[in-house]
Amino acid sequence: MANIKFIMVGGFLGAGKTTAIGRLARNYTEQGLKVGLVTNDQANGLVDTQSLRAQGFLVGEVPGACFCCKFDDLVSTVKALETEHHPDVVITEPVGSCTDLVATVIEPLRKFHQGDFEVAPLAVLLKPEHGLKILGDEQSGFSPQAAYIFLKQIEEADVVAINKIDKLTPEQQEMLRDQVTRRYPNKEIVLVSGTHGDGFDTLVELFKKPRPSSGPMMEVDYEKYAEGEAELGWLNATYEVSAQHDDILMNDVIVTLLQKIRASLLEGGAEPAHLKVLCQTGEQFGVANLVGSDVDVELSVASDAKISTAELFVNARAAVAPEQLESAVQDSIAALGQEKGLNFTQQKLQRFSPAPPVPTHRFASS
Ligand SMILES: Nc1nc2c(ncn2[C@@H]2O[C@H](COP(=O)(O)OP(=O)(O)OP(=O)(O)O)[C@@H](O)[C@H]2O)c(=O)[nH]1
Ligand SMILES: [Mg+2]
Repeated sequence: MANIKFIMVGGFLGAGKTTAIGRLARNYTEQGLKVGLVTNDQANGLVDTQSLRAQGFLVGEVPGACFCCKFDDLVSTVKALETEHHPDVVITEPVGSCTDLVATVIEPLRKFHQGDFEVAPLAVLLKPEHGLKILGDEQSGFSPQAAYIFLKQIEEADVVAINKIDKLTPEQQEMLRDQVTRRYPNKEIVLVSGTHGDGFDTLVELFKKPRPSSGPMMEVDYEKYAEGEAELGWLNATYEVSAQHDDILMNDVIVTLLQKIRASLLEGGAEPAHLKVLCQTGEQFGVANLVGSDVDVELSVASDAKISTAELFVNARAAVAPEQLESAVQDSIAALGQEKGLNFTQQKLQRFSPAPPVPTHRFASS
């Protein structure tokens, strides 16, 4: 393989990784570089893959477990992109509940694939919706074990990108910067907005340098990490949709569906980590998201499409048992169908709690 620039953008569920990766990909494309993207999830039927492909990007996918447990699949997916499309830059998005990526992915890549990749500094997006609470030692809706994963992700970052600054006050931005500096001195910190583009020139500049060698790897309590992941209910489902009327707006369908799932989860006291829905008909698609209990459903990709027939992808991660998550989703789908005159035919559904991570490699030092 040629010496491909390998970039990884981590961060908690709903931190804004896919949005940021799309922005970075456009940035490199405008510089005349060819870009490949790699998405990753514990299951199949990824909203992120659909969404990035619908934007015209080259996307490889590693489903079934996180990159650290599927290291060889990550390498073969990048190799397949290289053989077919010869990208100059590959940008990868790990699962948002995954940490210890330096010891299990970045360092093994540098050791076993020297000459194939130039690995950039690891960037981790700080999700403000939960970060303000977790860094401020307030109740976040997650257990201390899930909060542990959130903090470990920040701890191992070379670059901490405090994201979504467009919706943070200057005081909140400073508070997050201070908290990160206090807990993890000497981090490179950048204030960014994936949706508006602030800070992305700085990120691109930082990615120009290869990642510096680290000494000993971060310590990780794998039992605690596994407990934190296991408290998350995980659900990926795909449906075929057909409408009984010709005036049903896609935006309305995806937002209403998430509002119903949100209401059902909050009734049971379950904290949403990230719920996302993508609906696609022909070339047109829309995406709606929910990233926490005290924020509203957002329409991140709006469309003026009306639904006649469409495909619908639901990816939901929340601090709740998978059975309850499935009930929340299926009951909401049924209620939406009744309300709007839509028929949903389920194509696939997977739901589970993530199994304990078993990395292919784990280095003790670089
Ligand atoms: N206001 C604001 N919203 C953002 C920004 N970046 C992302 N979002 C929103 O945050 C939500 C989650 O964004 P994604 O890019 O899907 O997050 P992710 O980290 O890829 O999520 P997972 O893959 O589920 O872990 C979406 O509603 C985005 O529109 C930002 O800079 N500002
Ligand atoms: Mg994503």
